Amino acid sequence: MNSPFSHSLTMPVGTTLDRYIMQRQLAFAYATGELSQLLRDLALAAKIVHREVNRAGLIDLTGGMGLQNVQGESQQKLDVVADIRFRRALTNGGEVCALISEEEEDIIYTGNNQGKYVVAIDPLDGSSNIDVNVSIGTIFSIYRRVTPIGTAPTVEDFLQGGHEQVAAGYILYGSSTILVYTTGHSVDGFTYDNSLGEFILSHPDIKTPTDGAIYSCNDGNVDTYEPAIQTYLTMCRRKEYTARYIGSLVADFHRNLLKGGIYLYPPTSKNPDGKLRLLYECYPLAFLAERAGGKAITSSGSVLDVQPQYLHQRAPLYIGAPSMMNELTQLLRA
Ligand code: FDP
Repeated sequence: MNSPFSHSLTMPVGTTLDRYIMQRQLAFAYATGELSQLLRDLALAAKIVHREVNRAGLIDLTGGMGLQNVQGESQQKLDVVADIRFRRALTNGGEVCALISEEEEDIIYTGNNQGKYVVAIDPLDGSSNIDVNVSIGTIFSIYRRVTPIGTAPTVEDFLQGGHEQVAAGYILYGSSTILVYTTGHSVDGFTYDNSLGEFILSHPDIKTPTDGAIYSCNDGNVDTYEPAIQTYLTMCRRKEYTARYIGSLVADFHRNLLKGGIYLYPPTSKNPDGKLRLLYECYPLAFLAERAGGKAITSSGSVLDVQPQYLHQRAPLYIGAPSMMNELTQLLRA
């Protein structure tokens, strides 16, 4: 029957994140729904943080707290708000027994010792961009706990290594808000529709281009990079690649993932071990990059192969399109 309404009024809105998660769960015979619930809890907190980011300038949410986090970086008000929002959603959801956050030195116990999962999270990445309306993000990594269910989780649950991640993702609060995640199969992106209050599947099965022509690093640090990296960057300039650096890891990563590019945060004189945190920045993005056909390395080889030693460990990160990564790897090995 012909609809009496114009096509635009009756067009499908697309697949919501909730429905997608449910469909994926049904595809796995022994899935119990706990990971699905956990992903929904993260999405709920993401919606709230999206709201706060969008009205920050109106509700006294810009500026610093006057405090420093465990990394010795000054905490912004939105850092703290995002930390509380994600922590609360994961605690109330019941699936997570503990989490670690960039904003807290120690393990955060949720009190749900029956929970099967632990989460490592950077609640708001790119803090220096918060007050100037530049894109910022959230990065998360999910593990099945290794300590017995019913007992108190320990640091061992978080130091399993990158290959043990069961899911990883990020939320980019940019010109639109997008949630991208993988459970180890496809990498899928869901754009937030404000009017519906739903994340809608907009970027199914993301594959990064094999080749790329964008390079992203903090040019101000280049003189302190090791010679192989400097040679690589000289090569990028010679080939007239495009330099793009937002200074928010999630935003730089997302652009390069879609368009093809490489992101570099090498050791610098200020951060001799690299600046980015292994557990809640490097591992999750490496997991996503590899599942999307890209590569991620650190000074010693594959990021996912690094055996973590402590919770807030830092690591150099080179991540992006496979052909660009191969060129860089050759120079680092030479
Ligand atoms: P920020 O310090 O603003 O939180 O993870 C930290 C991070 O941002 C990344 O998001 C970003 O890519 C990088 O640091 C920027 O560091 P530089 O200012 O040293 O370039």
